[in-house]
Amino acid sequence: MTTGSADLVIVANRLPVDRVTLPDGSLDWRRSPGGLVSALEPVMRSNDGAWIGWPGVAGEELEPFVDDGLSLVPVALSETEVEEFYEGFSNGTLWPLYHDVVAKPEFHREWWDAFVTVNQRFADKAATVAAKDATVWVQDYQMQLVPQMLRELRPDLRIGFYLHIPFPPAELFQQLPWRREILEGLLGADLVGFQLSGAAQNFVRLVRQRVGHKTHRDMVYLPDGRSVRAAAFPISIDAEDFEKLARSDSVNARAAQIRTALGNPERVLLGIDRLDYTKGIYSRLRAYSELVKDGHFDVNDSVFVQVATPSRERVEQYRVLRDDIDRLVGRINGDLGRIGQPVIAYLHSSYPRHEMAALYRAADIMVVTPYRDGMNLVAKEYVACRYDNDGALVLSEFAGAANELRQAWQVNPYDINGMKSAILGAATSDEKERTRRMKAMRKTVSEHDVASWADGFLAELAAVRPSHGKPVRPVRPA
Ligand code: GDG
Repeated sequence: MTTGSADLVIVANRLPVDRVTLPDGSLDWRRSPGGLVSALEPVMRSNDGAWIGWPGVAGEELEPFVDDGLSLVPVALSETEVEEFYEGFSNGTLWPLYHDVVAKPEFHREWWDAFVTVNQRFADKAATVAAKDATVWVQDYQMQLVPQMLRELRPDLRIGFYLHIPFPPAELFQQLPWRREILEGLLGADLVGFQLSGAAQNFVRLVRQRVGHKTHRDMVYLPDGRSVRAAAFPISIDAEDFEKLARSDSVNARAAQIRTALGNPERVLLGIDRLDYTKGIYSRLRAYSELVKDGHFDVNDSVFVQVATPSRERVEQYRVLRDDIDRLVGRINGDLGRIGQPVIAYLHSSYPRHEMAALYRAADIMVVTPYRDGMNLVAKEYVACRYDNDGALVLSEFAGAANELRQAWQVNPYDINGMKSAILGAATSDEKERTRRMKAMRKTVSEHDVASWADGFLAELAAVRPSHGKPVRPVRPA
């Protein structure tokens, strides 16, 4: 097989760019916002990296191109594959199954067939792009078969896999008709990374039970002599960059403008989520509305701003959720709001990073209450923006971030009364208490940023497979 020239290859469902139409009608690419891109960009640049992914438009066959110094390799998906591989198996089967079956996963054999076909296409592409002995880092649940498929084509490669979402307990994973194939797909990697150590343990236990391989602690020993390590690498954000943005005059001016537009309330509560049923938006808004109804908050001096970024709008469960939230917000504001004073200021839209930072700056209480979340970067972004050491974070125990952000007001998102008490506790806390908590959380977020996440994973990958592959140069040399 002919090899390519990239020493580091990222394989992800999406390319890190979005297609945009310029005012003159021509097409161009814009870097998509997000921590993963900013985390991997420096390491890609210092390692002749290439990024393989779908450009986000069905049916387009594009040649590899360079965008702002990054080498991008598009993989085409047909309209049917977008429906069956992406909306179907990835987001209709795996996403709910891996998030505690918060919604019912659907199992369709034609979705699975499309998943296999598309994963094989990504593996084939990676095999032609990677240089001899290169490192390939495969990202997330849409790509779980790629490690094994790639290993068969290119045994010389050092392969890592990282799962951004939770890995479910055995009792749930076992529902999947293709459970063994997924486990074997992941075992093609030398290192399988998870957000939390509990997820890594779930994986190793399932491998032992379902595939029958020998395991010891975080290691799996394969019959061919190869070994695979499963471990936790909690993802993070570019904290320094967020703080810099938050400190800028323009962000602070915009934050003041937002508060004025809200009627200068005494208290602004904030939720920012992709509009997803895992994020617990419905129960959170109910909890807050009950606090207003019970007289703990007054619409004259408090408002809850909920930003719900449009997401997966062609998937039925997401359309139903949107309608449910629309109805709930309408009912709450109809019952409890006043002219010019809604209980909930609801925004179904996505915003530039600058506006996100201004919202974080404007919020006294950030409410993050997913039923289950791999990490939740919004919680960490809020903390990074609070350089004044003020502001309160209410955080679900079931977000990966709860493991690190121990000083948040932690809640069980299924317990509405518990959420009410936590929101009230945060709202009535004194400044000293908020500062104590925020300082501790800020230390955690700034010490464990996304560069240390990427360097930590790649260094461990090199250690697991020392005799093969060129070393990857770290973002921040030790
Ligand atoms: C998955 C896992 C894990 C949101 N709206 C806008 C916007 N965002 C940005 C946020 C944040 C990111 O999107 C969302 O990240 P989360 O971690 O909160 O959630 P998921 O999208 O579900 O991410 C999750 C993550 O992967 C990383 O491993 O933490 O558990 O589910 O960065 O700021 N950004 C902009 N405009 C918006 O309207 N610019």
